[in-house]
Amino acid sequence: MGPTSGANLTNYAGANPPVVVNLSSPGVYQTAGPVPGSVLQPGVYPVAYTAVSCNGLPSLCEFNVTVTAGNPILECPDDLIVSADIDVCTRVVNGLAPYQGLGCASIINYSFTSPVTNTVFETNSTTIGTHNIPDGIEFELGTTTITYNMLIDINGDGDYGDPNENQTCDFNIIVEDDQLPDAKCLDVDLHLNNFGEGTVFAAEMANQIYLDGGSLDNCSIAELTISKDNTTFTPSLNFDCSEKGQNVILLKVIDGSGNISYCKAVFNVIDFLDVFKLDLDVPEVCFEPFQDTFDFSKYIVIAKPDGVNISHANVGTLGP
Ligand SMILES: [Ca+2]
Ligand SMILES: [Ca+2]
Repeated sequence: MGPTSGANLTNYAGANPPVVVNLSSPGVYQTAGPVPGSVLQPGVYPVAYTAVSCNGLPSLCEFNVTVTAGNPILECPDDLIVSADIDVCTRVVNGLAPYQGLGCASIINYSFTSPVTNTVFETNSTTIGTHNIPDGIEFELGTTTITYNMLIDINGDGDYGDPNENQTCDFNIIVEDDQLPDAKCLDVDLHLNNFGEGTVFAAEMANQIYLDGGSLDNCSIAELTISKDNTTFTPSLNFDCSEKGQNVILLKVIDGSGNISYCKAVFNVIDFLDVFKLDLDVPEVCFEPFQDTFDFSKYIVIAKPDGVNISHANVGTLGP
């Protein structure tokens, strides 16, 4: 005949709710529990029907309706290997939802620690139907292990302590640096010392001649080396008088992931004395009879590159 006032219509999801009737004539009545057509959360719902015969004697039938979410399984995505985004050392990744486990009755949380800055990301939702997915996050270079946790009250007893009600799985996002470094070279001069020797360095070094002009990488630069022959690369190179003039030196830049770039530096090796000016200002001299030598040293003027004159007697103090 229909539901009586003891039945529960609050979860009825259809267009035309059943009409509540009074148990007043022979027939079958639903006297307790959610009516057919209800959408129910997981749980146990006692249902009762009462049959009234034509003699007016009721007969009661009771049973439980148990709603479960099935046998939900949490299944993580497969491991993912991606390149860092252009000019940065991170990668924004989307599409990381679990393959299985998203349902109206489940709660999904995630946690992970970023591999470079050790930042902890985690969610702790407790609202049924909430699914936290780490989409749109900048994942750092290296391997990030993401752990998903799924809570679901399968037997509807109000806790998550029963078998399969608290599941975890994890998967990895591996961000790689595939972008080459940007090698930048300086064109510089090297003044040999008064022993005819000089050293040039690959990387910037205080009070030294170096060739790196501010090379860049999206992640990190691991190594700077230089070479005269394009074969043997070292952090520094020595030069001597035999290499005076223009040299082309190759600078090799290696980033933290082993990507390599090169640039060429045009490099002048300058003799120690090239930067000094020598002037001989000799007065008119008359040799004595039988004299065959004359000391001109007191008439020589040596100017250092900074314009300071050096007397002959102090020549030995020049140089480093
Ligand atoms: Ca439970
Ligand atoms: Ca790189």
